[in-house]
Amino acid sequence: MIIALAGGVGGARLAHGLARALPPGELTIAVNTGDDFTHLGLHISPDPDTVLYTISELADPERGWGLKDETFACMEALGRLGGENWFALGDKDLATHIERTRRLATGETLSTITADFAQRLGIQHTIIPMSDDPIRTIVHTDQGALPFQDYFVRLHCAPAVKSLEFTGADAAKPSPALLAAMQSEKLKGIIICPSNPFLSIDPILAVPGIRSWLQGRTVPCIAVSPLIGGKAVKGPAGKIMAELKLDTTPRAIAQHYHGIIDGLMIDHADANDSFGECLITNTLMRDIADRERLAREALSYIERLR
Ligand code: FO1
Repeated sequence: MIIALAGGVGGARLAHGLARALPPGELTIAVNTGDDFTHLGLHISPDPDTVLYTISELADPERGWGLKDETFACMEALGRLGGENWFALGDKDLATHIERTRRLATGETLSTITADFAQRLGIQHTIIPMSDDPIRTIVHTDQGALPFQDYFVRLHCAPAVKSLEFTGADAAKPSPALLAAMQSEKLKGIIICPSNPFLSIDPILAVPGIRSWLQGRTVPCIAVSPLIGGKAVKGPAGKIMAELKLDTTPRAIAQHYHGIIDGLMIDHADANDSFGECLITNTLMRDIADRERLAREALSYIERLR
């Protein structure tokens, strides 16, 4: 059994590859919920939904988030009424948020709802939030403290990042299925997907018990660098690293994960910056075959490190 830590589009793509490479039931994907927020009265869980839609092959291939063949008639109508439409909730995607919000109001946890959605979408692996407790990413910027989606979507990541805060993390617990996977005797390794280390993985590591478990791990943990040729494939990882005065190199990623990973998979384009325990390969995932190939390479790397 493998645990994958994921968030965002790059993370979801490798998680999809792992879901294809591993037999049913042998993968637990713990997903970042620091990006969650309440919008238009609905509970939105962008990263869990991106993982659900990507693995069920329902995601929009260009955007990476939301559903393919989507329409935005509700957002257009909302805009005509002067409502908030800066966060594009597609007509079909709205069903996910409506049903999640309804079930949360009846007292169900985000974990059971997410795992159930996964099953209903035909996914034969466990997809769960990192925690059922509310953790919200606050981005401290040159324009002040911003809730995550204000920074990411409304302001298009333009403000310069000074630091990140994960409110609620101190009082949070890992979700029950994640805790069970962490303690499972069947656990063979942990894979940190090529997600943004600061925005997507750090919130997971901020949940008490997760970082210390990784530090004391008895099975290998590897990460896949989200950088190719010193740039993020998608999203603001490179921009944020520069703003935090870090080099945009695999070495800086490895330094960030110091003490919790045994190896880093990096792209050929970054080979001149390779060091210590690195696996140089092709990390760009252009299609489903690439996702599965990279996933199989990550699983072999884990086997080699065991
Ligand atoms: N990202 C955008 O850049 N613009 C959007 O309007 C937007 C809407 C949206 C709706 C549902 C959903 O699940 C995700 C959505 N995302 C949107 C993506 C999302 O905000 C980010 O990708 C993640 O939070 C960062 O990983």
